[in-house]
Amino acid sequence: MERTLVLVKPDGIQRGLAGEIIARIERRGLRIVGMKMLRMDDALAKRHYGVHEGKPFFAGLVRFITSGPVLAAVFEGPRAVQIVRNTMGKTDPLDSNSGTIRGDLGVDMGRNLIHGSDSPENAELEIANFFKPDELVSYKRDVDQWIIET
Ligand code: DAT
Ligand code: MG
Repeated sequence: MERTLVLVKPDGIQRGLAGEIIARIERRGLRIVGMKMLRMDDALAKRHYGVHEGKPFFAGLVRFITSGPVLAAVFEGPRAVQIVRNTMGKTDPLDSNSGTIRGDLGVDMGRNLIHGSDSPENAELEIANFFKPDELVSYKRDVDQWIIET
C-alpha cells in the first residue's frame, strides 16, 4: 500500500476543474485519505519545490503555485505514486496523451493543473509538508476493495 500527494494547482481551482481532477483519480481506484483547501505561502512553496531551486523556472513556479488556493489531497492504493503519475500525463501537456488529466485539460507547461509526487520517498516528505498524521484516515483491510488476501 502506497500514499501520494496530489495538488490541484491554482489554475485547476480557478477553472473549476478540482472535482473533475479528483474524480479521475478516485475512479481509477485510489482512495482519498486526506483533503484540504489552502493557499500555499512562499515558505511552503519553496519547501515543496525545493528540488527545483536554482532552475530558470523556479521563481515563476513559486509565484504561480502561491497565486491562489490549491486543493491538497492524499491518495492511497497499491502503487499509488505511479498510478497518479500515469493518470496525470507528462509534465508538458503537449506531450501528454489524450485520456490523461494534462492531455485532456491542459495546454501550458506552466499551467499544468496538477501535482503528483514522483516517488514513494518524496511522497512521504511532501505529505508531511501538508498534513498532520491525524488529518489522514485509514481504511480497514477487510473493507478495502483492492486488497485480495492470499
Ligand atoms: P511534474 O509536475 O510533472 O512532476 P517537475 O517536478 O519536473 O514536473 O516540475 C514541477 C513543475 O515545474 C511542473 O509541473 C511545471 C514546472 N516546470 C517544470 N519544468 C519546467 C520548464 N522547463 N519550464 C517551465 N516550467 C517548468
Ligand atoms: Mg515533480
